[in-house]
Amino acid sequence: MLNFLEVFSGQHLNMINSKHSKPLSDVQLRVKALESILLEKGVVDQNTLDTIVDIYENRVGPHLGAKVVARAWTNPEFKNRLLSNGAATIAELGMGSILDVQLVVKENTPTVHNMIVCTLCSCYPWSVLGLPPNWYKSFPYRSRAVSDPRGVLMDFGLALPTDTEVCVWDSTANMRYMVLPLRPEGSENLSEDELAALVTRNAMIGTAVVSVS
Ligand SMILES: [Co+2]
Repeated sequence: MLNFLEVFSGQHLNMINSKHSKPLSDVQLRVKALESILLEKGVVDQNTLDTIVDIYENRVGPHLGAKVVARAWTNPEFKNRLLSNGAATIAELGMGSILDVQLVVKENTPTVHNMIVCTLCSCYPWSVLGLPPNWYKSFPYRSRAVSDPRGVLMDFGLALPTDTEVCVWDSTANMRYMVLPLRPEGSENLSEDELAALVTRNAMIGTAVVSVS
């Protein structure tokens, strides 16, 4: 078992690096060190860690959030419950967080556009969107989403009408947000599955809108 000091002294760098062609980044090294010490102290076990990584890398992703959105578009009663109690309502669809966090769903309307950010770090609605994209974690997004949300949206190619109000929601460790996008025009005859296929990750972050392509 590696220990913290050995990792940082570099003695095991080649070993932990054997599967990689380039040196581990500073963050990767710190994660490795943290993982080693948690395993060694018996705080977590390897199977649990592997399960968590598998869930968030392979099983959970924006396809789950898209199902939630399509259900809300087609079932007003579900939508009302979703907007008043996000976490409990997505749990009805067999989704949910392994962490005890609140999930608040913000509905876009013809006059209000919502977008989410974590100004401090990278808090994100993992249970419905999976792992956050790198840009979401980047300093420019985290700072400009608040100071210049319309500029950020323009960078994503989204020009909203000037009279649309833009609301930015700052996530925390305990409170995560997801955007319920506007159902696009021309989607009236689509099935719930067909609607879900239109919904993108960025639309649920609020850096895109949904359209019928
Ligand atoms: Co955060």
